[in-house]
Amino acid sequence: METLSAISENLQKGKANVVKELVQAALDSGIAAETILEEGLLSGMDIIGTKFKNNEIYVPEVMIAARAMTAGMEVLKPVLAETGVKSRGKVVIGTVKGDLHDIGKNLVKMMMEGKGIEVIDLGTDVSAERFINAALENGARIIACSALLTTTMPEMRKVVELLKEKGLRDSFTVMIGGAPVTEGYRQSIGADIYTPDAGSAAEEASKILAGHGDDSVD
Ligand code: B1M
Repeated sequence: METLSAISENLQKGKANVVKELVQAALDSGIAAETILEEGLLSGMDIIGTKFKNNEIYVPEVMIAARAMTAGMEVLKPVLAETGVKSRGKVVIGTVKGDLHDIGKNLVKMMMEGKGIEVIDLGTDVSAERFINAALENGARIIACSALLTTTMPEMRKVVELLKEKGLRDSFTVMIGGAPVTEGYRQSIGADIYTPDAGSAAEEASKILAGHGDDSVD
């Protein structure tokens, strides 16, 4: 579809305002929010990722494209969230220590909110200690960690280990994800759930919270 490829192209050029307008126009013309996300925004970001990998573009271009992606996501956010029901429980989410990538994490947050989950967003560069303290303070059931770098993935293991040290391992479900993360990695660090994308992360979180009567820590 023409609008979707225009969204992808303008995202790659970093034209945040144009992306915003095109996303709104796509919604107005009846294209589903999920389709706009997948075939417009994410498809543009994929191309950026490949060019970055091949050294065809550099960090500044990627940052500008990322800003355009965020602008587009902002327009989609209320639409993706509107199917949600009242709060079904709480999740603490963040990108792990040393890692500043937040687009995927924001997408996971958005999808979870769309399922009526209350999400406490700790942002990026979040230490294991902060994840746990925030989960305790907010009465969250789930700690959700995102990592985009192979060098920062080990921070996820620290979350699991620190929970064990504090005698809190059974009080929280630890969910992990991000481009370099795999099911095998999840098993190796003893986290509870790995999901490859934002939609399935929201599905899994929703199932876990539905299985609990309340959202206080045992
Ligand atoms: Co960075 N970067 N980056 N970068 N960057 C990658 C990740 C990289 C793969 C690019 C490459 O070389 N091909 C590479 C990592 C290599 C590696 O570790 N193996 C890389 C690098 C090297 C770096 C720097 C070191 C570059 C440098 O400075 N020389 C640097 C590190 C900074 C730091 O974090 N300390 C850096 C910086 C940046 C920018 C700041 C410029 C920018 C981030 C802007 C921002 O996030 N606000 C950036 C970007 C944008 C990327 C790429 C191009 C795109 C990432 C993205 O947003 N994708 C990325 C290349 C790529 O991934 N192809 C790359 C779209 C997003 C929707 O996908 O985050 O994967 P993603 O989320 C997915 C799933 O993974 C999943 O759901 C989402 C989809 O539904 N998911 C979860 C994510 N979190 C989840 C959590 C869950 C479940 C699912 O449960 C809790």
